[in-house]
Amino acid sequence: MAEYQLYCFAQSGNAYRVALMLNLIGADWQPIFVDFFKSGESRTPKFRTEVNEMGEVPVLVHGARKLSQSAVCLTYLAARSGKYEPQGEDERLECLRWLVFDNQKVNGFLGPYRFLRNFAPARDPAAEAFLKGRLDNTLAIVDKRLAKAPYLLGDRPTIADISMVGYLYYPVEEFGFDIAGTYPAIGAFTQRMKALPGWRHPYELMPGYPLVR
Ligand SMILES: N[C@@H](CCC(=O)N[C@@H](CS)C(=O)NCC(=O)O)C(=O)O
Repeated sequence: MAEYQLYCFAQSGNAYRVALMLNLIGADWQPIFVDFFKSGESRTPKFRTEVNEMGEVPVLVHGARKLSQSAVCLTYLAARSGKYEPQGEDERLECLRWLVFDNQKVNGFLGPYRFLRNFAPARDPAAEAFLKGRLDNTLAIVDKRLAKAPYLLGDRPTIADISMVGYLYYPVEEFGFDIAGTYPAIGAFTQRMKALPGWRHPYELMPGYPLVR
């Protein structure tokens, strides 16, 4: 068995953050497929009892530890590997600030927006319009930040950047608008992140693509 196991599925940008981190640090890891779409596995009492009471992926297993929330998993892996880790109190706090902002307002909106457009039983124009409005606001904030420096915290990539790319490599058609084209600094940033040794696309890194229902 590999050193780390990751409960995940290919369409989850939240899980991708952790899968990507594991690959970037060269960890010995294996995915455990969660059938989110067909059987609703993460909503079952079994999953919530045995894997994650919050009913979410990703879940990172390391020995007796089971961690959820991608920001927690990233923090754990950075501390253990010494890679992509913020240095010193100021940088750690700044990193946490971007992790929270990303989880709540960047990928926190991109995920549901893409879900409604591609995977929900029916389209919901009002909900989509609301989320798109929020995204126009937050993506512009991220773009402005990344126009100032190559990475969110400055000259070197950290877990804040790995979190931020959660949904950014999924196909343009899944969003209906071109994030990299609309926000040039985000576009350049995704290319820089893609050049890191160990980078792989979410559909290559995690099981469940293409989606069969
Ligand atoms: N903030 C969490 C978000 C996790 C999350 O929402 N995961 C989705 C899959 S992309 C999920 O499992 N959702 C199940 C649900 O909300 O019922 C993280 O970063 O890990």
